[in-house]
Amino acid sequence: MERTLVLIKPDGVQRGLVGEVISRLERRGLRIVAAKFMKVENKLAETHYAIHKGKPFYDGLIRYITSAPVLAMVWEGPNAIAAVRQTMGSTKPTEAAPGSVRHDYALEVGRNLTHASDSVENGENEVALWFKKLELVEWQREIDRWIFEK
Ligand code: DAT
Ligand code: MG
Repeated sequence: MERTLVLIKPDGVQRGLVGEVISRLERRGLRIVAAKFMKVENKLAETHYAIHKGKPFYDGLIRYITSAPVLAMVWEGPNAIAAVRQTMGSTKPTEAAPGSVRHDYALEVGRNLTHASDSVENGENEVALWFKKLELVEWQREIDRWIFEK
């Protein structure tokens, strides 16, 4: 089953959008695997965003993600990576599809509320970076067979 790391970034927490984002993922049919509310250390932020090091927005990005607590989560399901990226919307809120989180609640790329892994491989690496194995909960829902084909 595909897994994705989802972060509700500091702006999402501060604006009281934690429940809204979780609701949308639940309604979509995805299954939660792990969650923790945490302040992000600089080292974790730098590892998570290593690919963006050197870009003009990098320093601001690190300051933003470490500025206040985030809710870090793992969600799973068939096509979880694509589904969650779609639910969140494109990186730039003004390019995000109507109905997506970033379209409905954000205006600026530097305050775009959430993070979601962008490939299966990055999903696996990001889940391992943010969570210990023991924190990942394996479980079934009665309704799974009505949402997951296999
Ligand atoms: P995403 O968060 O959609 O995966 P990304 O991985 O390209 O987007 O970039 C990570 C974050 O960096 C993004 O959520 C916001 C910030 N960012 C990206 N491009 C930016 C830009 N051109 N200006 C300012 N911030 C940017
Ligand atoms: Mg990204």
